[in-house]
Amino acid sequence: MLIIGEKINGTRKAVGKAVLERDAEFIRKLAQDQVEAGADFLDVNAGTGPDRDFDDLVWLVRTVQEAVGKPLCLDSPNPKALALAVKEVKATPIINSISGEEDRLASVLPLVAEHGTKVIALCIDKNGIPKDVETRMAVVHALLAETRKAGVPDDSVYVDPLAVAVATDTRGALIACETIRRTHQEYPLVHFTCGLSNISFGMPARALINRAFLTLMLEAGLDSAIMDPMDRGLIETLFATEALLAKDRMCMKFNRAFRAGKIGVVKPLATV
Ligand code: THG
Repeated sequence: MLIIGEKINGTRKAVGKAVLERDAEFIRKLAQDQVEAGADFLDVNAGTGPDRDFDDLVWLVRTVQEAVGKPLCLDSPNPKALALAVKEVKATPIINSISGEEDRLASVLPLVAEHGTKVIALCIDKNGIPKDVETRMAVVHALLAETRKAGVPDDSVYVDPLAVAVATDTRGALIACETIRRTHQEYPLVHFTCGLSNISFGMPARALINRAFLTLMLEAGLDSAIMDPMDRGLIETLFATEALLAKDRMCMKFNRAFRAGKIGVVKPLATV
């Protein structure tokens, strides 16, 4: 499972402030902490609005790359920001994202094809986020037809079934899981991702919901997620679930993580 660290997101208050003030030290630390916690990719989202987020995203990309060597997931509603940011990256990025909306597809898919990046394909179109699995699959079909036409290999595509807050749609988690299962049957090479923490917006004890959701989604076939790698309980859930799903040969990763003190009981420091 590929962990995409979610924390460099300008819609989070402290990060938004750091972006506007060009507080490079704050951003570098957030990048290092996530990588240390196990992030394989880092999501970077300036979250500062369309009139300035292209400048801000380029600054974020440069700043994060000064601190860590991990590849980036370029997250912006602004195609111009993505076009500028993709020129800055040192390793093949994930472009976040294309969707079934025509403008979005027309402006972002050519970038993906030209630069040979990976891409997140959101199950959303001009009518919004489909309420049922059938309609989400219609968006998946339309998107995969377009990526194939553009010459993007299926295994560069990360379908995001879209996790909507369970507080507003009780069936949100079930629909996301089922969309993954169906897509995997029809497109075995395609990967999956989602904004895991979206599921718990508006709920108390959000971390509990996020962990349970991760378990269900992994069983359905999720193989990457934009998530908080610094949530120890979430990482514990990830290792335990992968062991149970036979995704951890001889439970080696689980055992190694335990011995490294990343999961399980925190031993008190020895007293001398
Ligand atoms: N799909 C794709 N990309 C995405 C999302 C998605 N990018 C953005 C988002 N959703 C995923 N990233 C986050 C980042 C933070 C939070 C949720 C999703 C989050 N933050 C807390 C909050 O806002 O309350 C904590 C705030 C804080 O720490 O300051 O929950 O779905 N493709």
